Amino acid sequence: QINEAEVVAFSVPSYACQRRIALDHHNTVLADALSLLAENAELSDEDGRGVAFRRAAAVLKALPRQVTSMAQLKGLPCLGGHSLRVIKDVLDNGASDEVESTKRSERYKALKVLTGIFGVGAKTAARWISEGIHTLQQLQASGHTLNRAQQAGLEHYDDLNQPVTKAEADAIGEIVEKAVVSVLPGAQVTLTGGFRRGKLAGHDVDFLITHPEEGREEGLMPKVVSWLVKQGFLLYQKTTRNSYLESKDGPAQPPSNIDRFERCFSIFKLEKQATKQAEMPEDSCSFGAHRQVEGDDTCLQTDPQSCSLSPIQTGGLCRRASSEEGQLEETEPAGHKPWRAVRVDLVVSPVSQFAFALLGWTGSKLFERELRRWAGYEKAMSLSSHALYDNNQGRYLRAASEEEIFAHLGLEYIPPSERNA
Ligand code: 8DG
Ligand code: MN
Ligand code: MN
Repeated sequence: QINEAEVVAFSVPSYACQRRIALDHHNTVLADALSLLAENAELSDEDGRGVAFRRAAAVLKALPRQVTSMAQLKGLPCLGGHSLRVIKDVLDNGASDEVESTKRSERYKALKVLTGIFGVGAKTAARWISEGIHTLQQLQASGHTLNRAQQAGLEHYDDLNQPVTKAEADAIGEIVEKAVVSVLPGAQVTLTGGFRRGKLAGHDVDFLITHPEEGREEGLMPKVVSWLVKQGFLLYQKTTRNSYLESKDGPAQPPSNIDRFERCFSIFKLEKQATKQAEMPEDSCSFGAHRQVEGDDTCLQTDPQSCSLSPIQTGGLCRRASSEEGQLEETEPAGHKPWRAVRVDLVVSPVSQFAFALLGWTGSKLFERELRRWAGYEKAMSLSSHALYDNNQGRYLRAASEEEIFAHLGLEYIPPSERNA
């Protein structure tokens, strides 16, 4: 019997970018429950609700011990009434009804299946669902015209919904490195995204490319891409300018009439022997769950029956289901091909912006969002993956390292492995 008056409440700073959140933490069950509701909100195009649940989950991830009573949560930031109800449900009953019924709902399952297609977002999926399309088969039968990304996404559906391992990320890294130094000697490649934060699996692999001499990186992306195409490494690619959030509240792009192709969404063709016997992380379902979830990306399926794809969609194969029966078989539906498709993001940055790009592309997404919120609300600064602008001083603040950016922001430095908010 706990005497509530004696319970010591936890204390956590308000912004996720003020906290150290490692991949492992003490409240996975609670954080997973809230993350699922966040994911469902995002899939339903309710980003505000999504962020609220992400923030609540990130508070639980930062706690020094497992939560055992509601009294411990008193005074914690970011825990709204809805999140507290979910937490109470899990503490009282071992699970939350809302989470469990969401997982089982046809709408959630269909949203997962359809947004599991690369190039399909929440809005498109919702439109299809309103037309009665819930499965890949129904989509194909519907005769909808798919864009190039979606066609590639459908074609490589199973591969792209299987988590990328660190070994595969490293194998891709070697290819990217070779491409980059072939077209521009001296250029440098850095692994970013979840793998830089220490994750062992991810939904894609993210790289940042620069050259130590300012300006030498100009025009690099198209050259890298065409080298990769010639060598047969790309199944799909779309090269664009980086316009992420800059339009909203970030500093204006430097005026330029030459189009700067800074980023490339791609699908790599990775030969399987190029990877040192990559293993599936034990506790994960290979389908669906990983695409939309960020942060620690714990698989949302807690039991094989709840894998969101029907046997028809997966070709009858949920890895988790087979591993629970004791053996993890080679269950690739298209298992005979000697390669697999892997999503890869490439970004090119001038060296003067490198620290900002590195910070901006390392994530997690919530950590990034919180950094920008902190900058704006607490410091009257605008942070982007290009620059930091001080509104009070009316000037850009330079930085050659992530440490300097944290210092400008008046924040304690948080290393990548502790940005897993
Ligand atoms: P995962 O792939 O392992 O699932 O997780 P992740 O590596 O953390 O997620 P991600 O979706 O690959 O995103 C990596 C980081 O890149 C994340 O912090 C957000 C950031 N990011 C985008 N899109 C864009 C963009 O268009 N511009 C910039 N500057 N950053 C972006 O995802
Ligand atoms: Mn990533
Ligand atoms: Mn990415």
